[in-house]
Amino acid sequence: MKLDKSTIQTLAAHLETCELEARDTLKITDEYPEMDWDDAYAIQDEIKRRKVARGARIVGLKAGLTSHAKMKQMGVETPVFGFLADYFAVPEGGEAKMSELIHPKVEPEIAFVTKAPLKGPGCHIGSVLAATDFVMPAIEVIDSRYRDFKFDLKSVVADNCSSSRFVVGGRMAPVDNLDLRTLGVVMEKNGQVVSLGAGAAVLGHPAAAIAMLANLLGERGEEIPAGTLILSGGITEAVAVHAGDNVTLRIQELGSVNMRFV
Ligand code: 0L1
Ligand code: MG
Repeated sequence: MKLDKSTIQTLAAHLETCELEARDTLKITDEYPEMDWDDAYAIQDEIKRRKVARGARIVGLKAGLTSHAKMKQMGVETPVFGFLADYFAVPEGGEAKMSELIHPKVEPEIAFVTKAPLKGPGCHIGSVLAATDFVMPAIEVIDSRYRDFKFDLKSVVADNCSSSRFVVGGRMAPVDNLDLRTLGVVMEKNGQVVSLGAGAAVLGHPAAAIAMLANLLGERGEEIPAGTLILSGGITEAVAVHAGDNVTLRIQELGSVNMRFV
């Protein structure tokens, strides 16, 4: 690690305040170019610690940059991960308030809920499917705290991978008879189709993103416990939303999920 504890605490407080006050900032590597990956995740961990200390509950995990298109766009080979806090959850058909957000974008995702722990190294698609209780359609709202989404990957990791809000559909589908690679995905904004894709856009198979997450956590001596909700990553590029927008995601065999921005 290149940053000392007090710098990590200061940067975590700064980024979390930007999130809570819905204001943007310049990427933190401008001031701390020496920051390394351990520093970036230590800042994210400190943001999580601050939330838990204030009474928030951590309700899940997210994998980010898991589509080849997005990884290529960002010039990276490894996905990243973040956490989901209780107040990020929007009820199905519910509203996200633009006054609490900076410049949100929506991503169509497949959410997994585990029924057994997953611990890397060595997790693969098979171990993930065996440990999956059910999957659901999910819309992730990303809202980078960095001005105009101008960042590098370490700054993004420190900022909890732009995590902001999410909604999951109410129908739980077991994975036994589903081929998650070939499920068609259609996202609509105000009744117009804005993105189309298939599950395979996420690392060839969305369960591969969960395996990669378990393996990354395993390197830190952590596991994905049973009963964890995990967003497996955007199937298409993120789409910007504004007040008044109504977003519906339909995933073949999994049903639909909807949310509005007010
Ligand atoms: O959910 C994700 O794919 C992570 C996004 C982080 C980068 C961004 O804000 O676009
Ligand atoms: Mg995402």
